[in-house]
Amino acid sequence: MKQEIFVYFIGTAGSGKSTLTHSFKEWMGLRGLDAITVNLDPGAENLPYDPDVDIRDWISLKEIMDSYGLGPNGAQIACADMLALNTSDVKNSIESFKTDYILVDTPGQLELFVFREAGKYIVKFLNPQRSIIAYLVDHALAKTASGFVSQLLLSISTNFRLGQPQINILSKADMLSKEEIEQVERWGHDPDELSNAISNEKASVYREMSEGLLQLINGFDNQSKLFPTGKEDYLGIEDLYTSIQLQFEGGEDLMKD
Ligand SMILES: Nc1nc2c(ncn2[C@@H]2O[C@H](COP(=O)(O)OP(=O)(O)O)[C@@H](O)[C@H]2O)c(=O)[nH]1
Ligand SMILES: [Mg+2]
Repeated sequence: MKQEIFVYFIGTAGSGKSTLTHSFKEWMGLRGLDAITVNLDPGAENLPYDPDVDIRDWISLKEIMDSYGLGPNGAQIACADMLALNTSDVKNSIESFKTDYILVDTPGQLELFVFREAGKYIVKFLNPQRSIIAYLVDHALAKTASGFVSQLLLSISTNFRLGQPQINILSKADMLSKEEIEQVERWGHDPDELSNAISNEKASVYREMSEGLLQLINGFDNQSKLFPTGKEDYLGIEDLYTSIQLQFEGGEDLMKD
């Protein structure tokens, strides 16, 4: 049996995690590839897919709000911490599928999964060797140079926290023009162009800070390369899949079996 791969979709609220989890699963299904979806968001209301494994079977945001008299934000935090208590159940449920790809949709707010201990614990507990983070940069937040840099810093922070291989994605790229996508791609591989764009945007008092941050970003290989994806026509999903395969199988394609 092949070894499974865990793909975690992580990004700021509304960046398109649930939608990409759905499109990726559909795309795999169309190619006869085996995958399951796992929802780790206890507060998810309208998921675009029907999860194979669903944390809401064990934790309910509504129940936590009612039982502890918490508002939505407090309950979200309590639920995020409680995720760790259900990891064995989640793992057993995932294992019962005996599948190749496990597509994990994470809570709406990135900080609930990335910055609290439970997220890190879950990734390690489920499979520390064969996990990859698909980090979604929302198209709307990457259109300006300073937005782009801020998103990359959040991505680096996620990488630092979770310590797993990571692929950065420019999500909802179907909402951007060809020129806008090319602009983001150029910022990703031409540090001088990014630096000039930042200087045009930020007041000169930020010059030193900008230089320091750009130096930091440029110090990470591949951190600034973004894969454009979008829900129309499975835009970019094949490239994303190939990149994940390369990470784990040295390029061997499951489709060739
Ligand atoms: N045009 C377009 N809209 C998208 C795409 N992905 C997500 N959306 C929309 O963005 C909103 C948030 O998406 P969702 O997947 O729920 O984000 P999440 O909070 O990160 O899980 C929804 O209204 C989606 O329909 C995409 O690739 N293209
Ligand atoms: Mg979601």
